[in-house]
Amino acid sequence: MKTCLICGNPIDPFISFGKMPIANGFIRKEEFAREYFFEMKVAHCSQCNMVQLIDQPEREQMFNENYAFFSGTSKFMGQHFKEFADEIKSNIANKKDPFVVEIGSNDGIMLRNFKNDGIRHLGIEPSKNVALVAQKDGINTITEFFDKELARKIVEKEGHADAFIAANVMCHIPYFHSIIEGIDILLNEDGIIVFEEPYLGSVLEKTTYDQIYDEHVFLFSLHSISYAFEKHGFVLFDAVQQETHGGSMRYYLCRKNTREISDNVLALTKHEKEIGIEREQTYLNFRDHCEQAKVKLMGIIESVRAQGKRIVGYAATSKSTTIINYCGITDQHLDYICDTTPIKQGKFSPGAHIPVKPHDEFQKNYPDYALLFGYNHEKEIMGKEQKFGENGGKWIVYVPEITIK
Ligand code: DWN
Ligand code: SAH
Repeated sequence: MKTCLICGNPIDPFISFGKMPIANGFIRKEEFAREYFFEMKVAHCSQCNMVQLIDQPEREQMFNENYAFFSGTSKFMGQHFKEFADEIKSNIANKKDPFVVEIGSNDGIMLRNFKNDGIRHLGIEPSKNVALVAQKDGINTITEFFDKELARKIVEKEGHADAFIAANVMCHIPYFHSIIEGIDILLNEDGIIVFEEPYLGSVLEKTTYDQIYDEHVFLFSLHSISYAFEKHGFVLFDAVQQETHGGSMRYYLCRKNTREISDNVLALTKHEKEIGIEREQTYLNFRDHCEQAKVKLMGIIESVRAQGKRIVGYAATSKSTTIINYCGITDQHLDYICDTTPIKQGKFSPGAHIPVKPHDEFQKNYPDYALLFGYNHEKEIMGKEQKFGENGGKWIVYVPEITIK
């Protein structure tokens, strides 16, 4: 029997997505026979409400010197993180020589905004290839996994931090209590913790089950975040919904009794109860919705292919690994997937082995349909691909509803 990573309660999966590869494990032909798979099962803990994977690959299998996701590939996300950084800057403006620590800092998309203003900062990024981009740009970055031992070393060297920030990484780390203990060691008495991650409420509401893949060991809610942090003397004092990554939540935490609790916390916690995040039935319904979404998407793909039309996947996102492998999409359905990331190009998609090609390929010879795996970048992508539509091309979009446009 598995137990909850947060509270130790026994947990049972409510869904299995079947065999899944490493979501960012883009692969060469000669490596096909050695590809790693695990059964991707998800559980909801009835005690602390954390939604979590039952099994996850080792962290080094996912985050290493060949990590395929570079945050800087989206211009819109660059602007989003500039605004995030501005908010943190105004929060620490009264400090004499503020110090900001970010984990999962990737290519420095967020920290460059602190570096440019001469603010003391440190990025902690274990994937060496993406960290190198930041280091080359003069952004202070160490290539380590964050945990409480590392927190001690940082304090010895640099002193305490005024802000601990993160985006799309807290939900990647199964040893969550060690992370919070590390934050406790690292943070000043009146410091703030701000991080944003895909939101359970949005996943349930929009059936964006593709937010579930090997890296995302948790799907957070205000309920589960409060539970985990309160064990360590922290309190959630604000939470703000974000549109990024198909629906995220930005959480604000501090030590108990150091800040006022905003009305948002109460309102959103109440909303979570209303949508049933505490009820088992909600997850059984979600399982049915995933199954229905799969049948619908495959119905459209198969009927388009039956008319002899060409389909190309647009953006080889991590999320697409779940969609492709759960729905059974193959190279018989998609000619290839186009993506702007050089390290993915010329390789094959994880599991289904659909070729990944540079974006020029798409523009050189438009297909009839493009399946938008990067729906979270819809505005940015459709903005630059207007010619595709003008040439008669159509998009298949599956979030929040399956639509052809
Ligand atoms: O949580 C995570 C988020 C932050 O990023 C990580 N675990 C991994 C990753 O998830 P993802 O791969 O689903 O992220 P995106 O941002 O939805 O996908 C980016 C991919 O899309 C890249 O491979 C680049 C590609 N892309 C493209 O080809 N053309 C993106 C844009 C904006 C484009 O115009
Ligand atoms: N913050 C960026 C990158 C998110 S991808 C953004 O939102 O775009 C997740 C990143 O977290 C990867 O670059 C990965 O290498 C890093 N990561 C994974 N485990 C980590 C850990 N224990 N400590 C610090 N970073 C970690």
